[in-house]
Amino acid sequence: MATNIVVIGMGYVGIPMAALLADVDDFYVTGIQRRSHRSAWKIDWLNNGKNPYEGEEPGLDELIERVVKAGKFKVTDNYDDVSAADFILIDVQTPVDDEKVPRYASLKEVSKKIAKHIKKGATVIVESTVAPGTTDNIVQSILEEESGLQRGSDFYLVFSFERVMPGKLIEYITDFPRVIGGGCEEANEKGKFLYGKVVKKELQGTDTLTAELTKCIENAYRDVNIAFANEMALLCEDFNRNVFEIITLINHRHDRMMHYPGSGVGGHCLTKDPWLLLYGFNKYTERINESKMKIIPDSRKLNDYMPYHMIELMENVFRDSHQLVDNIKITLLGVSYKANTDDTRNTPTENIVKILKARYHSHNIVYVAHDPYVKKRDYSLTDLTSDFNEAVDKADVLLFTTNHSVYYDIDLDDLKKRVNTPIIIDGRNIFDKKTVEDKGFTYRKVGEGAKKPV
Ligand code: SAJ
Repeated sequence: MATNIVVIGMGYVGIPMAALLADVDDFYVTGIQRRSHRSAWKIDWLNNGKNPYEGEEPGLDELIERVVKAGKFKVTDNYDDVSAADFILIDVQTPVDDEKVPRYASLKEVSKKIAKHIKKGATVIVESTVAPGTTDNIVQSILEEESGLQRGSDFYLVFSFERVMPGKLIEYITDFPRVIGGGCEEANEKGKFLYGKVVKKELQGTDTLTAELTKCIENAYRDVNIAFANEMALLCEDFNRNVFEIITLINHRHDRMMHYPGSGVGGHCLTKDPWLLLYGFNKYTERINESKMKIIPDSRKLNDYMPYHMIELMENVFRDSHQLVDNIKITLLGVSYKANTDDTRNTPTENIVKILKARYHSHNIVYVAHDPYVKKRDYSLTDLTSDFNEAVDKADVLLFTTNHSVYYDIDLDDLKKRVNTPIIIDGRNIFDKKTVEDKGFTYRKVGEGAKKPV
């Protein structure tokens, strides 16, 4: 018998999940995407069997083409297909605002629309990351109030988070265990039926709040670990040593895995989930341990400070050579928040540019960004080019902000000839200090002291 599935939100999570489900025998998937001026093109691309994302995304192009051609996957902006859906997956964005409060406008709107159409026996699965407590307190309430149906008897509600990462969208869905947080045994069985068709690893059933907490704590753990690496980078710079050498020495012990420092922490998960955790804690608990919640906000602040540190490193070079940050060309190498993707969400590069522009707004500075993958529609703060030579020609300082693979093969002799002033600020441990300095560059790296070690 056919299983009808609706996936709401055609983003980095919704698209690969929808396409994988549509590839299952007897599964028919409708993707729903709001037709805004920024996203309308995506609907048409997908319906033409094309992957809307640039960057290396193994398997996704062929998968989308196959399921669209087979008539198993289509995308629309209306909710009619919800009425026949056995499963409804919510994959809308849940960003946090400047006050670190989640913006649930889309989640609430989508929940209302689902409630208007949902049939008895259907299972709603929240895949969007939410603050702990949100599925029970917000989504369930809206679904029940607006539909008149009861969770657990008339419909099922599950929180099951994604762990996708740009560059590995398919692999991270199929090859990672899946936590399924339904409100009851039946809901978890429904979830296991669906995910069991695409996930090759264990399906771990638990309650809804535990699943929500697992998602937020997993990413807060990574963010705190990166903050520790960033703090050790700052410390090693002052010790005039190289933190990357030290991390290698530590990680040589097989049971240690220290993270890496850098020009900042971007993306959609680590910049947001720790705040969601604290928001849920403040909203849905008695908060008897409130004063103990220090590591998470402090880590976020330190990670957000790293773009400022990139600029400090640059300013130190100018100060040491008695030059003004004026009448210069600054080139940013890498716009996406991580290597070899086109994803610009919360990229540290944007923060670096914003800080520079605010600090030097009356100075005569030309900014150019280079990225092999990012498209102009996703980045507008400065000029953007995918032509490396054009980006670096006559530059006075090169800020390496993303560790795209292409940067590891740069011909330093050629680069030296092209630039106006040979200064490299390395935010991603791309270069070896001695090699670059031997080629005549002034070099500063996040995590390595500037002086020659004695
Ligand atoms: N970063 C560092 N140092 C590190 C690792 C990362 O500075 O040692 C920076 C990256 O440059 C980037 C940011 O952190 O700007 C985030 O990097 P990430 O590798 O964590 O990438 P994400 O944000 O795509 O994280 C995903 C997460 N996925 C989801 O939550 C959906 C996360 O759960 C995974 O742990 C992570 O990928 C992973 O381990 O691959």
